[in-house]
Amino acid sequence: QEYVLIKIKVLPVEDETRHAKMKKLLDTCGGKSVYLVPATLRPETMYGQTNCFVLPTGEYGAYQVDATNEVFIMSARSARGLSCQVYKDNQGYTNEFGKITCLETFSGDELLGLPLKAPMAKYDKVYTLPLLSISMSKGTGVVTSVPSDAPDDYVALQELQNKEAFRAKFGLTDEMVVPFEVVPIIKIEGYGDASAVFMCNKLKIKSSGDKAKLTKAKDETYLKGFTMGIMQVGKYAGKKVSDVKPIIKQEMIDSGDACLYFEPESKVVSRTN
Ligand code: ZZB
Repeated sequence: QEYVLIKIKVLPVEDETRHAKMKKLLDTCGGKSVYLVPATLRPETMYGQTNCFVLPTGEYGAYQVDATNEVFIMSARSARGLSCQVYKDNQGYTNEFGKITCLETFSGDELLGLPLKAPMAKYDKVYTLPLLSISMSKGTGVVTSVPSDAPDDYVALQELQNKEAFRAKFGLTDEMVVPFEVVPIIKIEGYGDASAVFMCNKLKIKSSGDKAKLTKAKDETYLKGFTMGIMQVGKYAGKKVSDVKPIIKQEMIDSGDACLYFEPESKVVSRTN
């Protein structure tokens, strides 16, 4: 499976008590940029990002990436994978094959509420929010949120926006959650310009606990988005998703906003974990 890693930059912390560890990392890593790096198959949807998700109980590390002189925050499992992969022109992500340097460790909870800059997003600043359905044995354990086109993301964001107690439980302020409206980015005939919202309404999905319905909604929006989707924003507005997806992916890689990450098929992964 070939994923695109999106480089979501960690901005200077706003809460120096809660994010003391992150502040220390930013202050001591020699001016290197620090990124949360979600894995995605949908780089063309990055215009619609409203936040980034981590698993509150998940374990993450800040890993040195020699090839780009940056720091990536991801699961240890995915960092090991990355250290065995080529960045470009035969150069590995890390100087030594299979060897990765962990500068700091974080629980997902310690990453919640961080201010972030997500590439191509409409919002200048977004925040890290909790998503309880994240699998730590898939991708990087970090997920970028596109509620317009990903049903799981839409439902999770709705729950946070509608329930103050839920926000409070994770120590999130209203400003981190409430202002972020769905950004319509892809039109699909018969589904409107926010297919995840359409499918969640159509299947009457009430909560993130509706797993079976969410899977159905995800499968359908994936398929229709790719085969029938028309971009509504950005320089390829009016063009078919299937035509511009590889172009947008390559442009993000060339500009340094993204890079490639490979992992074995998920069945193999879950067997070895
Ligand atoms: C942005 C995005 C926009 C996504 C969209 C989906 C959709 P797959 O096919 O099962 O490999 N994802 C990535 N890692 C994880 C994880 N560890 N746990 C839970 N979810 C994860 O799924 C890959 C997609 O699942 C990724 O692409 C990511 O969300 C999420 F409009 O990133 B996506 C209809 C889906 N639309």
